[in-house]
Amino acid sequence: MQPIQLFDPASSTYTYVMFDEATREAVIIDPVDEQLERDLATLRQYGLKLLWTVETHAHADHITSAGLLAEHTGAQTAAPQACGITTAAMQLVDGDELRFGSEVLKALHTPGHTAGSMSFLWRDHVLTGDSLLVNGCGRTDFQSGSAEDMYHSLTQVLFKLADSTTVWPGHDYQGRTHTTIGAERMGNPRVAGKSVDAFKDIMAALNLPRPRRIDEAVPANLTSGVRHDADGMDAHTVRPAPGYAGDVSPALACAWWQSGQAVLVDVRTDAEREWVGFVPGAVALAWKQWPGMAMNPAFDEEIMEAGPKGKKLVLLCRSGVRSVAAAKRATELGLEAYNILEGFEGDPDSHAQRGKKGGWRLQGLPWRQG
Ligand SMILES: N[C@@H](CCC(=O)N[C@@H](CS)C(=O)NCC(=O)O)C(=O)O
Ligand SMILES: [Fe+2]
Repeated sequence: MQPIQLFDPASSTYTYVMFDEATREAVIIDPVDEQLERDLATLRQYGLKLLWTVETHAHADHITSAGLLAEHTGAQTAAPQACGITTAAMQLVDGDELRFGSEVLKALHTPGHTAGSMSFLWRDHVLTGDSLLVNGCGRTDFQSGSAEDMYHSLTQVLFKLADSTTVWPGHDYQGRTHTTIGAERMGNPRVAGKSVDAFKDIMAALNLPRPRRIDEAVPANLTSGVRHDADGMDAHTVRPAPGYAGDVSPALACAWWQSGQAVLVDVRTDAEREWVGFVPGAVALAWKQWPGMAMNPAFDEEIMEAGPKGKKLVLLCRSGVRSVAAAKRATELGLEAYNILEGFEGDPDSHAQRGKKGGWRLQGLPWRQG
């Protein structure tokens, strides 16, 4: 019996399903969010009950569907403890075993691609994630990668398995599907017969481009692919609010804005933008309101120009107070106005973080220092 191997062409990711023939209990390894429907169909086709979703690491090139699969199927999420995937129900350490029917999946800590990376042993198969690849190995130049750890994981953990063990990689960029421990131990061009120093030199010389989706994928994967704010709100849901169309996450606002459905208006003052940072391309329209003062007529005029009918208006400020006031006013003027939750400094733990040079930035939105 072999794992069922599924392929996501956009990221060249392999996803694996294994199951117990008698009970039909199953595990899935490294599921990809864009392939949710395919994976649910596979489970239905084989009549499986998914018990576990399992990550080999926090991926940099695609977003996991673990959280969504758990919601759809009632499965539990499992991930390597050292990956910091805080939402995973089971935090795996080396040697842990996941059971499905009478089958056992055993976790092997194989750091190198990331510090937490794991491989999983099932019968005479090993699913190696981005540790061992066919004729290669995962890169070690980002996240918490280490060529030295990779060398140790390959030579001292994976190559100690029986030569006949079938290796199922997390990716292949050339259409190869599997290999064996023996073939890799004897012929892997990066590591077979190489010293640790030679291996480190090879890894240092790879010069691979940064994964295209790394900035979006890693934070999403740290929460099993489902983004929540402090109140547990899904990042892709509108939260209804009195007096305007609702509150949205920066990620949702950005998605609407970039697809042309929404106009993004920054209601902070010029001085704040200078000081804290810009969102390039946002309409700058300061919301000025002093206690007891009536609405600012210039704002009315400009917001009507900025927010043409038929488009959503998403409003951004520093802490989320002025953007709510401005959203209410825009609603009175007949616009479909949303507030971006929290703003730049509202709740640093949920959406905002310090940019490299010290200003604040919002996850999901482009940003430039003032
Ligand atoms: N071009 C891909 C990047 C692929 C990539 O860097 N993959 C990682 C795994 S997450 C790797 O280790 N690749 C090894 C290799 O390309 O040799 C993207 O933009 O997503
Ligand atoms: Fe990876």
